[in-house]
Amino acid sequence: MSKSNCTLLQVADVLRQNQKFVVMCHVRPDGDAIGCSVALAMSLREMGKDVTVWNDDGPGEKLAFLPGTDLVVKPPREPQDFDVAIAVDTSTHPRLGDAPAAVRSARVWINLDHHVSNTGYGDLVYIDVGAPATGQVIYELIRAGGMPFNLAIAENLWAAIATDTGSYQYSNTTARTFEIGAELIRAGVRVGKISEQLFQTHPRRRLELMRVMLNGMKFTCEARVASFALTRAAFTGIEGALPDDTEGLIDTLRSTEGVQIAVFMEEMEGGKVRVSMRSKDPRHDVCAICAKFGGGGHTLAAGARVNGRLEEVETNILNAIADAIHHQP
Ligand SMILES: [Mn+2]
Repeated sequence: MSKSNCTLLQVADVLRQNQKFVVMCHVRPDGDAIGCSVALAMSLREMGKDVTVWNDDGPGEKLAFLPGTDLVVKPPREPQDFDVAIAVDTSTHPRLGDAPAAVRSARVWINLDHHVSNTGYGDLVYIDVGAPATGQVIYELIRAGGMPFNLAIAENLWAAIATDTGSYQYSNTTARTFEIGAELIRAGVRVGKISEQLFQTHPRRRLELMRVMLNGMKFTCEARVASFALTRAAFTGIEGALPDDTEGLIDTLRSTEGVQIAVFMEEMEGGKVRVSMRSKDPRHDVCAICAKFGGGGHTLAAGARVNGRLEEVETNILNAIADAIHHQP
């Protein structure tokens, strides 16, 4: 399935023919978003291009170990001129945060992604919904376009692909994903070392958050749904807790035997609730459920930001999930 209006070769031609680039990705970036942004920026820099990488939230403490993440800076107040602006791993334009407003001009906007919910914004759009990670799309772009490739780029692409496939474990992982993984290892990626940094090291405060979640989790719909709603008070009660620390906690809910849908809700500042949803069964399309609340994502992993009080949003979300589960044939 393709939502693209161009080929990767056409994208590579535009990259070759221009000089000044800005790369951007979604707010609260994950390993795929940062890995892609940095890998693409490093390859372009190797080609002698001027490349800027913008993100409202930066790479975060967790991904800062990746080479080149110091390239990722907040968009400036004063807009700048570019030849080409590139969005990676971002399904909707507003998810790019403040970055687009800091682009005064760009002749071409390129949208590279793998989200089925991508709205197709931009001039050159390449969306491979069969790719488990945008990292896979960037790898194919670099190879198809004969662009520079080295160990630092490979490490960023490994982080990108490993993040979105749960270390090559999720059902979206394909034979091609493993072929690319093999190429990244041949380029020098040390799997044990990078996995340890990506997945097996957490600050203690994250385990404290996990404790709060395990104490407060709920099971509904005959225990087919596992959910947790994190209050602002519980979050700020954990010393030094950062927004990134809740990332991945949902996987523990999802791992419960018999659970088909897992939901993690967190109360944000300013009367919003951040909702993450995971499904273990393609018949339960969490992207469709999240879309009812203005969100999106993938069939098995989606999210939304919903206005309202936490308890109210929790009730509405759980009702929508119950509807989806009970109306499924
Ligand atoms: Mn992704």
